[in-house]
Amino acid sequence: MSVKPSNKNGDRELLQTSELPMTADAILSDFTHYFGRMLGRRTIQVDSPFLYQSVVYAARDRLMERWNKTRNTVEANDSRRVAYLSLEFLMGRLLRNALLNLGMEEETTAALDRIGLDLEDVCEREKDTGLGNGGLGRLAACFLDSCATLSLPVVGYGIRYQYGMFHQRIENGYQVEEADSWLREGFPWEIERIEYAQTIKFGGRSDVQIDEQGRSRHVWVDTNDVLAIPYDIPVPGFENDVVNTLRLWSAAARDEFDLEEFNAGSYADSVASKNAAENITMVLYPNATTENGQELRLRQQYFLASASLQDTIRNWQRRHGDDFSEFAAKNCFQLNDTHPAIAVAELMRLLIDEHGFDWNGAWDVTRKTMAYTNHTLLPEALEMWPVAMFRRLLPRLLDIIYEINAHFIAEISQRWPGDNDKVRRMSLIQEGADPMIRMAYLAIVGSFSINGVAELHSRLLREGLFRDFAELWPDRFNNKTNGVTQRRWLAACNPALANLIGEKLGDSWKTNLEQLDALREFADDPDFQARWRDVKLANKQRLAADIENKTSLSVSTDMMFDVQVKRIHEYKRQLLNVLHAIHLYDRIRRGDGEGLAPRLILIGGKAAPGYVMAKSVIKCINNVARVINSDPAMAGRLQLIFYADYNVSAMEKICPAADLSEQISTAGKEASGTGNMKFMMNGAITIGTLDGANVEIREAVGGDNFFLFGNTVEDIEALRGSYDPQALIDGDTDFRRVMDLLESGHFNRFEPGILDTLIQSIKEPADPWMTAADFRSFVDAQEVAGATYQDETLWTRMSILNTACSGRFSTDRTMRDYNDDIWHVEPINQETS
Ligand code: 26V
Repeated sequence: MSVKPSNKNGDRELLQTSELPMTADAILSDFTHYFGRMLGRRTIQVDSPFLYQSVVYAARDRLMERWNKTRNTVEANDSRRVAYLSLEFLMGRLLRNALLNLGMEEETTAALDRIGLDLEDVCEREKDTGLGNGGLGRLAACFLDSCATLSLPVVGYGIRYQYGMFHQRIENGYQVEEADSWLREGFPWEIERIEYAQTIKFGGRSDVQIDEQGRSRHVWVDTNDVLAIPYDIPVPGFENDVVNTLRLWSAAARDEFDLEEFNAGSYADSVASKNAAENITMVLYPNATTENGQELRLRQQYFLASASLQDTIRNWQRRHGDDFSEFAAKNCFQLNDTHPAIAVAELMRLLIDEHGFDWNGAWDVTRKTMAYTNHTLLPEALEMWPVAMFRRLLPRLLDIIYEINAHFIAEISQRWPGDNDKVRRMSLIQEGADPMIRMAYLAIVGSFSINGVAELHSRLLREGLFRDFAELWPDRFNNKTNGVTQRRWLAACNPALANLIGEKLGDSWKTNLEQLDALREFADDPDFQARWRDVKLANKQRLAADIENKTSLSVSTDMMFDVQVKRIHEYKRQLLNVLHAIHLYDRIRRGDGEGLAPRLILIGGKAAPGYVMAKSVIKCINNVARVINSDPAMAGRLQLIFYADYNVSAMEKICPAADLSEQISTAGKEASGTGNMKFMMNGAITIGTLDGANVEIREAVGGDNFFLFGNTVEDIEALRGSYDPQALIDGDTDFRRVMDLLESGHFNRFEPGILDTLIQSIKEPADPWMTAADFRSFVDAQEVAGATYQDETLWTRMSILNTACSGRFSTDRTMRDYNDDIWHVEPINQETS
């Protein structure tokens, strides 16, 4: 131990003299220390959370040294850095990944083995950190892993929700939500940093005051303040000793409680403001239309934006005092969708009201530091906030947004004089009885970069949703195709495949996924093929055991595992999948099932609690499943199972075991998809529409190794107006039989009418998702997929090629793209510090 001399702020750093050894001996000794002395436990019970916690502490100690080193290097070099602002980080479990990245998996396994424990069991004890809804939140988590691995100075800023994504239980076929109390047993990864707490203002009013120099200043007064307390989670890079930070904010009352009120005898009122403050970070919002427009959600967004920007400025001032001249050159804020878009106005406020900037100076900094990523084309998903709510909650921010809009409208009027329609269309304010703030437009106007998440999606943004803006500022628009981290989504979740690949190619694919391309050479090698199949079979057995455990249904691994797991949404068309299941059921029942590949159709996903249609899709799947699974004629031929409580750790078991990956959204609706990439990486073959990143997946692997079906974006566009689903049903015997079965009540014998709305939606000429339009081509493509599956050699070849061609879909590539085109930060060089 030693103490470093003080820096210019007078702080002295306490240094550890030696690094902790990575040997099994040392790990076991630390484990024993934490289990016995710190947590005060004696008996080893396999299911105890304390075993897991003790392993985490032993690993965390080793992360801590590296974490400090990374922090010090970035500080010392005064490097340009990125803050990734996101309302969601869907991290999943952290232990396996930390051990893998630290390179201490083997030694930890050995250490635990000595006391009769299996690392696998210990890892299984970790609860998922489920602070996200789906793709957008998981993408943020994969980004952090890749940034740390690429040594990029990127800090994630998010919210430490007390309750994350709800747990899903199925009762009589219906989804039942249960609170996710993920913090109840403690969360050993986080470090509370009370010393960096920030104050966040709400309410009050915006006023103008004259300062000592006689200048007018905006002030925001009579506010209700809330404390933002940061909790840091380490984000280790892969075998590079870099540890980045995920900083999550938790809300707390500034004053424990109101003593005046307490003394006056009103105990309940005295704690009311404490409760109101802490409510802000109580629960993650599910993404459903009905949840929009809620005040608490806006509070969350502002809370995150303000705390993170203030934190960045505090950190800046510690190093640069009041000199902001380099601030824009050294900072970049990436907005994960519009959720944190209020940061545009908040940075303006902080610079002008609190740091003496004039409007133009502040706007220059804002426009040079903000970058916005869009994640959806669904118009109903574009966030808008009532002006009235803003005025009540964030009055000073509303002033600023109005002023940004005034400057912006002046710019449009100059470019297109007299085009009032354009002004109305592009204004940040949607006029009407209840005027609304268009958060996407605020994000666009305030950012130097606007990107979509797959090539098709980025094109559709430019040509459709954001057309006017792309015309005004073509250079700001760009594409960054999503990816996934191969450390979690291949190396960690599919060790058997990782080893097989390793035997042929070595391990460099773990940090350079394009290396997988060399697998193509073995696609037709019979010996390699056989081993490839053995791995898939073992993974299927593992998943089958998990399913049997959860549902007490037995599953045969001879079947093709045909999998669709993702949030339940009409545009994702789980219903189309069910129609196909019913079609197969009908064929087998009629005796027309000869030669069909035996199939397990596995569907999993959560419906937003307020999304009625999505919830009836779940009920429908479960009802159809019950009929199919209890029909003896289906035994060994067809099974339909709903996988309850789908989450990140479930996907870690599911994607290595999948044969067929269902990516069947209505073309033009799925921005990218990332599950599609996880399946591809693990050797599943996609059946999919030309939507989102499916287009690029098909390009990468070749049309022969992808089951394509369905209308294109252009087809769908052309169909609108003349779409006649009833005619499609009547003109197609297979389709008619499926609809007849549904309409006859075959799947809801004792629950009359419950599927009516769903059935009607398929027959609706105005159906935005055009499910019926793709029925025929879907069934045909499925027939080809089934036949191909029965040609073992061909299927295995296709499977190997899918993995081999998945190199582009690593978030390492995605992060390089962001850095080359948007961020321009230098990798952290820890050696030289
Ligand atoms: C939000 C809403 C809100 C209101 C109504 C329906 C609705 C539907 C979806 C959403 C989520 C929008 C943001 C999102 O999660 N996008 C997903 O981002 C992933 C990562 O880029 C991408 O792979 C998915 O395709 C995209 O849906």
